[in-house]
Amino acid sequence: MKNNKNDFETKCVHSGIDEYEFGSVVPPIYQTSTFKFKSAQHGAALFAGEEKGYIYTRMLNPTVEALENSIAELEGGCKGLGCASGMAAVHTVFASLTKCGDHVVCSAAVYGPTTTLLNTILKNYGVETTFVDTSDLNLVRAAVKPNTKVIYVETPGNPTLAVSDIHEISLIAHANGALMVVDNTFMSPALQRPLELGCDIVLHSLTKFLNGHADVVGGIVVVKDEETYGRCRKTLNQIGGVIDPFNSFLVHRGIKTLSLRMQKHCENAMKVAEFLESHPMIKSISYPGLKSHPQFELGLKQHKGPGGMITFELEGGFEAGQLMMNSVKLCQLAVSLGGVESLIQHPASMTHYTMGKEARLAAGISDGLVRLSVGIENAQDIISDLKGALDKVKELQTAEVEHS
Ligand code: LCS
Repeated sequence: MKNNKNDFETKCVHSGIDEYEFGSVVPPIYQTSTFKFKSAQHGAALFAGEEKGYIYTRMLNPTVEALENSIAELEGGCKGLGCASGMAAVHTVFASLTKCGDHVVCSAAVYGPTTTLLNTILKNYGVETTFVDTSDLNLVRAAVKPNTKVIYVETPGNPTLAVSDIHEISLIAHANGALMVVDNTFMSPALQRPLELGCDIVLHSLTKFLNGHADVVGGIVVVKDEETYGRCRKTLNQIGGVIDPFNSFLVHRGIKTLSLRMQKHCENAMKVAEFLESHPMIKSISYPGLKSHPQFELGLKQHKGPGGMITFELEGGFEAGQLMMNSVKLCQLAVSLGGVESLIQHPASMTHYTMGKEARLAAGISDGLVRLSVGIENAQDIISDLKGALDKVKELQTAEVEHS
């Protein structure tokens, strides 16, 4: 099975699964904070790293480890580190790879709190960041400095869906002695495997597609080698932002259907994007599966499918956006993404609010942008819901024109 290059579906079902007590087919939930030593000598040997075993759940837990092994295998990495949230994963990576005096190059369009983390906590520790549109390789090259330690890329970026060239950026990073980190949350390993394209560390908000059911907050870091793993594990043990056994169990369960879900997300999102693109109330739309997407060709090379996320700008700006969000019935007005249900939100006032207006606009996140996470419902039902809401926006605009 190891030699079958198309065995991703099989891996989703079986990865990280071991032989368990009583023949349990799924990983048992080891809901314990600590593990008994057989003797004083045994405890000492575990702490000294002379024997393998479990000591304390913040350090390692079998249910968490099963999840870490599963995602490491799906991403084609060496090892994984389960984190309490996506942001805990982002923090663990920067705290592991940078120190005072270092420099980071980061995509301009990333999840808002990642920008804020770099601009506040990391900045206070003496780490400087240059934000650039990483879909433009010349801008990436120009931003790199002798003290650049990390090039951090979200692709597709949240929420603009700009696609950056992972392989080319990994070459730029390595030529400058830096590591490349990719936030793969929007694609999941079912559609994109950045380590295979040359990057060094992949991270995810597990809260999204990997879990897929909007009932867990979690994160993961997957590294390509033991050396990076050691650095990140030490940091995570100290920071303490680990995922717990029950949430690990839930995410591991969600992963069994990852491949199926991602196929349906892509299929539905393509139909929804085509509908939106042809609708007169839509001023612009960004979906990597549409030929109109600026990096459509790169996407064909880099991912197996364009994903479930769409962003669009309505005619009528902010007011029209709010009216649309208040008019949808099936699509839920909520932040987050990647679950089985369709979610809609307004980045400028919600997920990217903390960035501040100037940085937000510079990253291409305009006031009227709407982000849609297309779920796995019937595609026609999603389209009918959006059509109903767009009709209301149109009515408002027609009334305004008549009034003026
Ligand atoms: N990375 C990306 C690309 C994300 O979209 C998010 C969360 C995170 C990291 C952080 O993960 P968390 O700590 O929430 O597990 N994105 C969200 C969003 O767009 N809406 O709400 C959360």
